[in-house]
Amino acid sequence: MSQERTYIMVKPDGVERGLVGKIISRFEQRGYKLAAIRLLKADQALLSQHYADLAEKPFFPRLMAYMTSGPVVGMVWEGKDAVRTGRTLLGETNPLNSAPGTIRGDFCIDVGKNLCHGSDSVENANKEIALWFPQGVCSYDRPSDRLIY
Ligand code: RTP
Repeated sequence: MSQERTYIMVKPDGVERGLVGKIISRFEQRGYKLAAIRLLKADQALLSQHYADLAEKPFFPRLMAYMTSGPVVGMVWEGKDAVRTGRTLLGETNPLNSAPGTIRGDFCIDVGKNLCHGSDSVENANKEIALWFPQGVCSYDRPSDRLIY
């Protein structure tokens, strides 16, 4: 069974709109296993590391203001093809390009308020998990996996 892990984050708009439970449900319903979760107000230093590759983008200051506007919920989800399928569950970065049935396709409209983040590669997932969960994540057996795999 694959133990691939991905970092998924509900952004401040998702927390404020009360969509955390719905977003968690999408991953639970699909069969993914929760390996870590925390609610926190992320500071500039943490977000600058997370979004280091976007530092030169014109929208970076707006992104920082958005991401520090309230708490986020960081999560690690585990299971087969978690990184790629996690991005599929979220939808496209621009919600207007997101199909109905995806999280962004069902719950948002604007790229500047796109509700959630998902790692875009296994390498980046491992970096993001280490960044947001320096204390490590939880490993445990889930007997119901026999109904999923
Ligand atoms: P994320 O990291 O949040 O999952 O997003 P992503 O990989 O799909 O997209 P990326 O290009 O890395 O952008 C990161 C976040 O920056 C905001 N953004 N704003 N034109 C804009 O105003 C713009 N473009 C991107 C979004 O919040 C995007 O998710």
